[in-house]
Amino acid sequence: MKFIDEAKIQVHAGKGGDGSAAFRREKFVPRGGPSGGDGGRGGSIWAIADRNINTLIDYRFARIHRAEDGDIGRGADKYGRGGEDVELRMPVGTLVKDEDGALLADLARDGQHTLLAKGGVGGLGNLHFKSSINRAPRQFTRGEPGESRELALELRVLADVGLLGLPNAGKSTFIRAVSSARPKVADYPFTTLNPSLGVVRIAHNESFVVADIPGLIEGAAEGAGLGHQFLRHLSRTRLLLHLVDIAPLEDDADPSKDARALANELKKYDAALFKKPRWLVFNKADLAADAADADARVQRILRALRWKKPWFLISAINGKGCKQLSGQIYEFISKIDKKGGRRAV
Ligand SMILES: Nc1nc2c(ncn2[C@@H]2O[C@H](COP(=O)(O)OP(=O)(O)OP(=O)(O)O)[C@@H](O)[C@H]2O)c(=O)[nH]1
Ligand SMILES: [Mg+2]
Repeated sequence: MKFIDEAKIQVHAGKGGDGSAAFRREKFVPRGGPSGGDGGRGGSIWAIADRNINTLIDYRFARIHRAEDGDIGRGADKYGRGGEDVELRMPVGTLVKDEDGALLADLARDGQHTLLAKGGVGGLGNLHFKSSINRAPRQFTRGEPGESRELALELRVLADVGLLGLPNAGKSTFIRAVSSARPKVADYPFTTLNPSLGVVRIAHNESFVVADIPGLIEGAAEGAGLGHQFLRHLSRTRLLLHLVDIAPLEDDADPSKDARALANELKKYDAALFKKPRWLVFNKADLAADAADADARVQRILRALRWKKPWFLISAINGKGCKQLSGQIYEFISKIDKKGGRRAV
């Protein structure tokens, strides 16, 4: 999945209905006055941010969207019916730009409405043109055309949660365990070269997006490894998961030292990112001799880091602990939402 999802669409609002030039024709009323009603307004086209929609893919297939025209006015004072509006549901985070690239709307919040193309105003019926000197006006006006425009939709796919960790910590394996995303996994460093996303579904209408980024190593700020430019993809997340391999292969590996170094790289990149909520996720529990050994390894790292914040022990390769972790993540970000934060999906 790309980080930028795009689509080009055309929106055509409905034309307003023409006004009517009619006269009253009733028994015993020899010269009925004007009775032509107004035309109805044309339907407008709206964009609505919907957190249940994750991509713009539907808009790459259905490109042209039209709203209904307003009905014409009729005799006997009848006004034309307005055309139905069209609502285009788009993912939260969609940017709507015009042909020249100017930003028309940033659909940042679930439920946010934006007018994309306004329906034409209905024409006036001859009712409106009656005056003391003209009691039988034949004038009416035509409905106005609806707005038409070409729009570019752009979605910066927003991740709620970002994965951090040394190469080989098991970030991609974790995303495979909790989502249907299938990033490459291999036992050499820097397997992941490009960020990718996974949607984690907890239940119907309950999901969040996780970003898998390339591994980070000490000195990334100075360009070591793949550098740290990928951290920009985490700037709008609400939670960072810092994956730590509790059973690294190298004899001289020190997980707590590595974890501290990684936190340092975060700080060097951006103090705001460093301050984001970050949970430690100890991975590869299955490689410990037994549960007690796994626990001892975890406690050693926690003590060395003086870590007081949440931590989890999982085994991404067999999914152990992953479901429970996903549930806690969802609960955590839902709480932020209730305080007025934004959701990626
Ligand atoms: N035994 C065991 N192996 C794991 C576990 N999670 C990941 N691995 C293995 O660790 C290696 C690295 O896994 P990846 O998921 O590619 O690691 P990554 O953090 O995405 O690595 P980069 O993309 O290089 O940064 C692979 O050989 C995985 O099979 C686990 O829970 N247990
Ligand atoms: Mg990877």
